[in-house]
Amino acid sequence: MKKNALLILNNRLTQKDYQKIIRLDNPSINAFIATSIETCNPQNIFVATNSPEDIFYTREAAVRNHEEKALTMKGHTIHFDGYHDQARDKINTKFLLSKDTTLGPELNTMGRNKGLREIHQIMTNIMVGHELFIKFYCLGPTNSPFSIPCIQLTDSAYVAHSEDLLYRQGYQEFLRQGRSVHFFKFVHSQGELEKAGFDLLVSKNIEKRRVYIDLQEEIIYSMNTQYGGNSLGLKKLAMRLAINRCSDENWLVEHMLLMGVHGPHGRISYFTGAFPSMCGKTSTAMMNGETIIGDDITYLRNINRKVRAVNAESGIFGIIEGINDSNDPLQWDALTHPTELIFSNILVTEDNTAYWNGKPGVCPETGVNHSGKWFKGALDTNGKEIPISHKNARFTFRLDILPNVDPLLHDPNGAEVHGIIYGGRDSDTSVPVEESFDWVHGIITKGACLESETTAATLGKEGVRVFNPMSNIDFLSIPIGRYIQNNLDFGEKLQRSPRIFSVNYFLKDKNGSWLNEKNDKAIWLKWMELRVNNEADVIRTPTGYIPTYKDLKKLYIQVLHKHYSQKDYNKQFMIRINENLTKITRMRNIFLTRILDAPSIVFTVLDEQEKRLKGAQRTFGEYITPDYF
Ligand code: SPV
Ligand code: MN
Repeated sequence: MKKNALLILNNRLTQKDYQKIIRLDNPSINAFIATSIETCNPQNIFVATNSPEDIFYTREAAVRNHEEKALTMKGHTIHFDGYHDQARDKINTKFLLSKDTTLGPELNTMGRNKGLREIHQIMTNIMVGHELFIKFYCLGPTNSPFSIPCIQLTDSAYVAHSEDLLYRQGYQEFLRQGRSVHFFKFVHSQGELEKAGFDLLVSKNIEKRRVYIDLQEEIIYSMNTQYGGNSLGLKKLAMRLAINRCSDENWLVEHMLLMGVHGPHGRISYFTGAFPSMCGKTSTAMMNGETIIGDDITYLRNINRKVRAVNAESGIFGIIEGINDSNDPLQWDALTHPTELIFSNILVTEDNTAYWNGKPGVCPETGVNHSGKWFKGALDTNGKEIPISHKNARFTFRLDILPNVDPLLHDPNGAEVHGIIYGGRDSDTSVPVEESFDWVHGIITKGACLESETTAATLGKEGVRVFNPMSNIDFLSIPIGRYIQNNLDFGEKLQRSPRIFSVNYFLKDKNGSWLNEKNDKAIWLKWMELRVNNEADVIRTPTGYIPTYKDLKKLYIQVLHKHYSQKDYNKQFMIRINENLTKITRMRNIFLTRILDAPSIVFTVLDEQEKRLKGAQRTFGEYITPDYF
């Protein structure tokens, strides 16, 4: 095979590109690339190193190959995904498992041999007439204990261009690690294409869309799709490989932001935060006055018994819906100035500028979006009104264009983590911010019991709570119980574990009105920063430690220049006994029936919390304001 692979590469690549592969001197790289080329059969091939020319070539190709179109503002381009290719395809994303392995009933799996046969069939000649891009990246900073080198093969210049914005270049990292390199592999094809708006090309055969994950070989196959969550190998697909790998190596891969929260006298304390999609993760990471390392995927390692963390990525693939100058000034600035940026699935106006739902200014009546030519009131084939931009429409840019990027972004040793935040969409149960009693209490009641309510934007009923432990359920590649146990174990081995907090930006009163404003999250961050430095008081409640009114009042004046009333505090931080007890019953049920390998400590911790809640209920009643504790 070794000779054969070299022969294939020599035949199919230009001499210049062949040399780029040969320099890596690695038979398994040769074999992976040669096999993929033989199966997919692209018309021509481009191998990219870290060089600026190769990166420039990729960017130009996205326009030349009709996957992106330049907008009026310098550096801005638009890309469309097919009308039915606008989100992660959960049904067709599957782990390929050999007979002797299981991932539990919650994960989507299929037999490995059958899956490989099917994907091989779909892949055969799928790149005929297409240009194949061979790209090298590194997850996590290069030259670091966190580095995971990756090879992405894709016939989409948009995917390659996006990854150039979202990830660190890795060719040098492959050279550095030499033959011992333990790398992730991705093969992506958009498949047959058809014309969409502006004659940009989109995947046609959506019924043959497949994302298959082979944990054994650490290879992902993604076919007949363009949407980033399905096609960008290094994003959620690599995350699944990394979760599997870290489970054997005692570190963590989390669906978390990573940010520096700025405390008094120039102090910076680093926090990670897990939030399900559309629950404020990016807007928290981009909080005015703080600094960002990452908004989506964090690797955490125990280094000298301290938690150190890095961003697996170096760019943002963010939701654009509703971004405006007052709530999101930093994102707004980034999106409205010349820089290298890809918009996807928004509206392009007659004068070739970007418009999205919620963008301030006059709403255009016509334009081109993911549905093609659009006008106000246009209906899709099901008679549903087509929105001006898709709810999941996105932007892609490099983090280092931001003025608030944290200096530790590329630090090979990462940032030391002081606090971990879990947040979901919860209208009636948990208080806006609360600290857990300890690591185990936090991992179980705040992380493993994380839920988020569906919104009007998702299909089905509104307000249905979806169980989403650590906001990571969609990306787990190990049984859920084992994942929770890994989190518990991780804290055990530390000198001093980070504090664990919950936040809830979505609390409502009895009449359904929001109890907080969007910017209140700035206060919760500052309070947590004080807590991890032992500089704020707490009140002990049955569910955890909550802030005192006095401390919050001071922070509201300092940070938002606003008066915070005792009445608002009481409404927001009132402990809702019945809702909390119902949640415990709900959780116990889920762990009993769905998580077959749930660690027994989960039940113990839930029982203890239930006992505390019932005790408070007997003494103080159903809704208890903080002054009772
Ligand atoms: C998410 O949905 O959590 C995302 C976008 O970050 S995707 O790449 O689709 O996963
Ligand atoms: Mn995400």
